[in-house]
Amino acid sequence: MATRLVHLIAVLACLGLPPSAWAGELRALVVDGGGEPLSDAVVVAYPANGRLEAAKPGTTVEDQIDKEFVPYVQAIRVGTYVRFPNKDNIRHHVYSFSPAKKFELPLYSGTPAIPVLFDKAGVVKLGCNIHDWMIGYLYVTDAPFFGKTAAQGRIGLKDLPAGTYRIRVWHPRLDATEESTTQQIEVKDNAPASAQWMLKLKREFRPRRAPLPGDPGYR
Ligand SMILES: [Cu+2]
Repeated sequence: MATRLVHLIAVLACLGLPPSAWAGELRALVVDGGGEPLSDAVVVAYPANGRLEAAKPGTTVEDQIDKEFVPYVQAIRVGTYVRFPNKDNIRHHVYSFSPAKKFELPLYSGTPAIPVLFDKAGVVKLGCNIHDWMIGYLYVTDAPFFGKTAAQGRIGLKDLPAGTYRIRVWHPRLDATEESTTQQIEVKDNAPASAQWMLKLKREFRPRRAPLPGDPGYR
């Protein structure tokens, strides 16, 4: 009995290895139709065998700074709680009508006491009732590995267990289905895999900011 227990503990210890025990890496580059590096593209990686690693979602923050959502795009895991602190000295009224999460934080300053739970995968478009140009995106994913590209259009997904992955990309202006961007990539230990995407984008439509700084009508 005692021996079995020891075995069980040993097996559990193996399953519980921290992600840093894996050496696989994916290096991705995302560019637009003209070949220019594209930031704010979300890259998600699913093991092709369908098994998802159990990652514990936590709490994160989507700021409002100088009447903008910061960051513009944020990728989070399903089950994450998000706080929406208002760092401006005026009030915001944050909302979303997206099917993945409909919510509203009526006019407030400071940080609302209760964070918002994002419990369904999908894209959540954020807006502010007062400032029409304030637009942000929470990309809620059930993928075990994900991130978004930086200014140079690059992202590295680290600590991937070796294996085959189905990897796809999303961007607020993507002019195609997300599914159509899927690439199957082999990730090996100790040798980074690389992948590239060229995304066709829709024209950007973002309402303009209030024309005059300090215009009381927009505050
Ligand atoms: Cu606002």
